Amino acid sequence: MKLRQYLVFGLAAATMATSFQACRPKGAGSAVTGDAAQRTYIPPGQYDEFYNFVSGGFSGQMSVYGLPSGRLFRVIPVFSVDPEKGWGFSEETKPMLQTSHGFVPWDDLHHIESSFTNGMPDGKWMFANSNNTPRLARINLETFRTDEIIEIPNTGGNHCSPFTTENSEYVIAATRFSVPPDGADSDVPIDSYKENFKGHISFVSVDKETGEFDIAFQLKTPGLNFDLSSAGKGVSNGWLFISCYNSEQAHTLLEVNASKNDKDFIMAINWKKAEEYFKAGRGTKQTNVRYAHNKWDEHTHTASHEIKTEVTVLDITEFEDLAYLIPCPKSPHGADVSPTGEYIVGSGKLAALIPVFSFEKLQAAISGNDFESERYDGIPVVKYESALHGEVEKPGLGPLHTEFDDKGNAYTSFFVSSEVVKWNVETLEVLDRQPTYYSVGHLMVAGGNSKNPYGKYLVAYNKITKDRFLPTGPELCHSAQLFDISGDKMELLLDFPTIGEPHYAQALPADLLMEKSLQIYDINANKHPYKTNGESEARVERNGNIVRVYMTTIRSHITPDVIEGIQMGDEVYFHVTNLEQDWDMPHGFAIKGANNSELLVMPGETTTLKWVPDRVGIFPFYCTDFCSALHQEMSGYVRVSPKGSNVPIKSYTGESTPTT
Ligand code: RUQ
Ligand code: CUA
Repeated sequence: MKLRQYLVFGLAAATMATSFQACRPKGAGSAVTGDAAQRTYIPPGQYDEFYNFVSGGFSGQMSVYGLPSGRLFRVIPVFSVDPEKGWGFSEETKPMLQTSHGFVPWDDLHHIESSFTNGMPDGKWMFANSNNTPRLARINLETFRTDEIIEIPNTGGNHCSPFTTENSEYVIAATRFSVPPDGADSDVPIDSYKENFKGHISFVSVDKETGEFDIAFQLKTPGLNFDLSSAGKGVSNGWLFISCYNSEQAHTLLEVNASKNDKDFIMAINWKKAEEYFKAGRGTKQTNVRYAHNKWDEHTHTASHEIKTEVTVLDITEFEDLAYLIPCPKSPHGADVSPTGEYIVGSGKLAALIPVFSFEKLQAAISGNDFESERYDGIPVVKYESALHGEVEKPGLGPLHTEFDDKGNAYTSFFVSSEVVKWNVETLEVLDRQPTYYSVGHLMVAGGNSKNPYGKYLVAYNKITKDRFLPTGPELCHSAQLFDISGDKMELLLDFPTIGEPHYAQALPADLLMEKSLQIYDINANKHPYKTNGESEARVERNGNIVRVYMTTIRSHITPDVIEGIQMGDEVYFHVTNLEQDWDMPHGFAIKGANNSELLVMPGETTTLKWVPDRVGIFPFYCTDFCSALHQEMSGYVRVSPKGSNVPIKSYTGESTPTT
């Protein structure tokens, strides 16, 4: 390298170093205590204490880690196709990603929340939202698979979701962008926001046994942006608290125009009342909606897709006692409810303090008609001071989210000042602060949104990692940081990279899930219409240009492994039944030139790959999962002949006598 190049390079490096340091909290290198490694080290063969379910953000998926180790166990495909598992590529899973807009291969998964019984995670399901094409998903915690996806009508951007009530009676989904309601009259000028744009808050019921979703009813509201929410619990069970920004009702340059008002709102909704009105038939049936409802069937191992066209809507401005607004400083983001249900924490993204509201005071204000003189678009506004428990003073800059521990403390994430701050929920006194590396968004305490938090660990999910990991080009991984919160001071234990962008997360004790985690699908209970009941039934059937291959896999061969008589113009369906009945024994299937993905077939399951050959010739196929010593031998050939060829359909394994 020439001297001049050295100089230029050196100068650039120096500038970079100073600009890094400018936003780098002090003591970044020495923040970890000596025995941190021991406290996160899980010796080989031993298990983690918690499952950590983490949103994958713009990857559209949900990932599962262990805590305290930070080890990644699984990425559960939810809203995005996943060629690794054939999600969205196999014929059985394609219907899961159908929407009223057709097949949508991607979304942005922000929040996950577990199903609750009595305000505690019950280990049945995880719920997740998709932000872009508004949908809710339910993930089965026996199979770690997505069992159901429902689209949310009248909604633009399903950010404020999925927040569940104390017994998962409902999962709530509220619109981020108010939009004109679905149907005929939505071709309106965008600057008619104030007249034509409406918010909708959906109450999606969850069947106690099966978990099945149904949009019970929606509440129509004035045009507001709903951001985040928590359902009440304990004393506030039956209520719902939603942060609202853009009370200015701006429709352009929101950065400026939606940041004008000194205060926006937290909307308090009496959902038990809303349910009463709905059951009493006070809602209106809207029949010009179209939304997808997709369900996985555990017996056929196949998803179904239907479009629904009806939803019941209640306009909150037509009821006196459904909703109230609490003023909340500066574009609130998180609205988080303390374990007892008494306190509601509002985090204004641009605020310099954290207001903590009291449910008891809110109730007193409502029954005493202690409202501002002017309503907001017909909704009563409770006086700020009347609902206020108190303010956490000088907590940090840019509060976003708050979680709770088992000792009466709250933990708030601060994006701008890049730290987690611990404070006492009753006294509002700041007790501790620890830097995050860097710019934390969500944070999670184990059980921190339940009635009895497990405490012990806090994880900060950071937006920026800069110098934390080996550089990987312009895009760096996001990161999670694990803190031990069992003592007075939080202690940083570990950094670990995450899939996509992590938003909200849940931690469930390992014992809650381990025992019931499914190991195999019972092959006798397999009701797939194209199941093959053993190798003797493996065959190829032609019906016009549709060819169905009834195929089986078992260590270490595929039956049939020689297939002839396929012609150009055929649509070939490989229905692969995995005959194994042994845990952790999937087989894969892939064929040369297939323009979709592999299949990964679980023991006892039948899964289908569609293949339309594009040329004449010999096409090898093979098992993609290293299943045995002779896995490389687990393969076969398909012969494709020209259209109209007289090569007969035939197939076999191990001898040259045709089985068809
Ligand atoms: S958000 S970083 Cu999409 Cu939950 Cu607060
Ligand atoms: Cu089956 Cu490799």
